[in-house]
Amino acid sequence: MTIPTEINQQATDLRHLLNKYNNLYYVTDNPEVTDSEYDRLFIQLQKLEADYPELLTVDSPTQRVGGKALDKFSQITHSLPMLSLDNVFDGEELHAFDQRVRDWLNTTNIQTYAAEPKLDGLAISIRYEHGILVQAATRGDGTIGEDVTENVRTIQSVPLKLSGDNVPEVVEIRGEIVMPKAGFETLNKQQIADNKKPFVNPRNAAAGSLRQLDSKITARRPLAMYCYGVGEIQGMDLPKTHYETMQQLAQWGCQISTELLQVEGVDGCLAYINKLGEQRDSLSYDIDGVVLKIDDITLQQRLGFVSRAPRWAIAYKFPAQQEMTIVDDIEIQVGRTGALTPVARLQPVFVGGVTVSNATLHNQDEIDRKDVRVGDTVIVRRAGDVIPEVVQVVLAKRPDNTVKFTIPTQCPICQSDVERLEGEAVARCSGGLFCPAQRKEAIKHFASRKAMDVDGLGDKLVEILVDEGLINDAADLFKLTIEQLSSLDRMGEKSATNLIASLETAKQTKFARFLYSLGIREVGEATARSLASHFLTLEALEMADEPALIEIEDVGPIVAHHVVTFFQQTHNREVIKRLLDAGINWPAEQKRISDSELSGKTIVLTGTLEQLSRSEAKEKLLALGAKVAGSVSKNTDYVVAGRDAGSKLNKAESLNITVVDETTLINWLN
Ligand code: 5U1
Repeated sequence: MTIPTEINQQATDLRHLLNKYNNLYYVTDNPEVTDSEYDRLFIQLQKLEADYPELLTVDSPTQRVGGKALDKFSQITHSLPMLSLDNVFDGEELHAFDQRVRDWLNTTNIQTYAAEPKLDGLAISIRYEHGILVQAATRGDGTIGEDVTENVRTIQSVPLKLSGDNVPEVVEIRGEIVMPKAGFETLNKQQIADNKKPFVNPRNAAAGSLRQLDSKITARRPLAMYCYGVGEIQGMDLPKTHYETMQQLAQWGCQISTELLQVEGVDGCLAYINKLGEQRDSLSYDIDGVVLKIDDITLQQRLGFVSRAPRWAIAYKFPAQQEMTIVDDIEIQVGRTGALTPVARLQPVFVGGVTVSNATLHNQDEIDRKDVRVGDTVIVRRAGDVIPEVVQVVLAKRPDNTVKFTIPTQCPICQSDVERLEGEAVARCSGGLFCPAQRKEAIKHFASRKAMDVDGLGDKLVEILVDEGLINDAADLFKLTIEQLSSLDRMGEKSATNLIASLETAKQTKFARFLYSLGIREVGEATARSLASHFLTLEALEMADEPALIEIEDVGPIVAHHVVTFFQQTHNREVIKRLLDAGINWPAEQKRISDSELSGKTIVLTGTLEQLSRSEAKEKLLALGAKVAGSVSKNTDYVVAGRDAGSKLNKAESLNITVVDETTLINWLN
């Protein structure tokens, strides 16, 4: 059938538009059209291709959904070997590497390095002929890999066709396939919901997804590719530096790391490494280090490589975030609300940069799912500030005679019955404030930094004070005397005097802080702020019923129920009265400036602020009705960039988001 010229043109235009929108959405994170507009154009193209099958091209975005399942992957010999990297683990080793480079080059000149994150994924080589993606191969042993073309074609950030008018005859682009953290979390939730085994980490999930013989399964997995190099190239000369080569890849529509930078000498490398180390947990993908490459390609060629590792590049490895260790015991912790949390006591292991000897096991469902037992060898993960957790049991190492662990039916602290409500994962001690564990946790919460901020009253001291019978609740704190405190073990008169002074200082507080410190279930800092600014006085809040509470933004029926129940309890009202009698007070609440310029705006704070702390800035912005977010997205209105702002600032710039400095922030707040 001959295809009318205008239909042909329409299909070409649609392919071009959809590929462009795809790139803007997945590669530059800067969408230009709504999802529904994209879907409309996509369906239009699908329809044209169904009516005129001859129109179908390999670079059509409709071809990303996966095809027929394979029996096995065929093997591919890489036209140029895929190299690996030598590693260094500290500054000294990095200095030695740099010295070796300069010795080989016979120079004392400070070298320019291209620095970029070392992504924790799978190395891949994708081949384009005349701009069209024709092949994708795993690294394999570096010489022979597996043909995963059908799977890689489903990854949205991999262009099916390179854009621009300077596309070479042949180019092999090398990079890493990863599963971004957010996609990994969603995938694992789905795996659990489907009664399937969750993946241990994003890398395993990416590997499992890429090695599917059925590319339709890969198509449903949230994979991404980040490019970091070029293998074979024919028909064009690449730029003279690695950095510029990466810019060329970006112009062809390939995704490169937004963290790529040129740095000078080892000092520049180390500054980059430190900064990226700090940002590690806020990046959208897992990294295991930094790759440093001599930027000048001519120098790279002079240096060459030895046994599959280039002499011109090195990986600076960060501490692993996952390690193996043994569960010595499983203990139960009783929290402020009576929740029983099983905690694995581990043989100490260095993971994520710290020594870990405890890991939460969350609840009985989690224990059952992972089947963690005393004596098991387990994989422990710790990323950033996240509480360490047991990811998986290594069943092959399970000793004989281990027994399944079950949360007890009596509270291990006060022996009250343990209840688990229908549909709830959490088991709770029914002892309430009769349970010393719950009392201790309630007092610790009351004194904590974001609550009443009682300086010098640490968790250990609270436990001693309760165990010694000196306090039973938060109000008792204000009856403590210097004599009582200084009679305690390891508590001198000076510390005792300081603590009494801190308690005195803490009495001047804010309504929201006071509310938060009461430890009402489900009332976190933000909800406490909403309650304070809505009701303005404690009396008004105490009188509020559930319908009145539900009217507030962020307060749902569960929170409303907990608030009402809290104020109905006689002992809670008594403790509040004693706290107020002790002198706790706060300035009268003002109604929020809802029509302020910042009201409803989403703001991200990044870098170091000099004139006020991040938490102060956050509190003040919230008081002006703004929302303060942790990461930059297209929904961000402003980014406040302090000193040494890093990836969030870069992202804001790439998304064209207004960036302001600290002075502007102070002006806003004033
Ligand atoms: N970011 C990045 N990762 N990575 C891995 N760059 C990079 N370069 C590599 C490897 C194996 O190899 C080239 C230096 C050849």
